[in-house]
Amino acid sequence: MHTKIVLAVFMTATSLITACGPSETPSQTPGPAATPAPATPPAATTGLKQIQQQRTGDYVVAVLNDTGDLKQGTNNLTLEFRKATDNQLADVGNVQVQSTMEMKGMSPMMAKTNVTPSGTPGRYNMTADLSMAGAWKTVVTFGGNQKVQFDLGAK
Ligand SMILES: [Cu+2]
Repeated sequence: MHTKIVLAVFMTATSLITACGPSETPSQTPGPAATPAPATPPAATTGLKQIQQQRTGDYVVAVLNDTGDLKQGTNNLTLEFRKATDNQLADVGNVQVQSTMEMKGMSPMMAKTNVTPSGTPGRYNMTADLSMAGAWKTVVTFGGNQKVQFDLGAK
């Protein structure tokens, strides 16, 4: 089941890459006027790339790491909680994470996860041991009983 989903996603991505390929070749652009646009500098000072973000209530919650992708196995991640009004990091107290993978005809698989404060208010260090490639439903509970759900894909 999971293998089929991963395969379908992979094939879609491959066909997209194939379809986009020729138009991205700069040597085929006629004329001297085409100046490549400067790359957008990363906004974050941490050098981390965002994997996904979700809004719940007054908060925007983001999952980040150094690559922007999740892999099968142990992932070192950063969780950030920002006030939606000013986009500033905000301490949310105790944070808990539960990652599960739905398994057909079986009870869900649970990932081993751990969350600790990073020392910067609103930023938390997280590890997730994702034992299979595929979709991991990840529920983050914070600030008492606020919840936000991420659907994270491990490759
Ligand atoms: Cu699984």
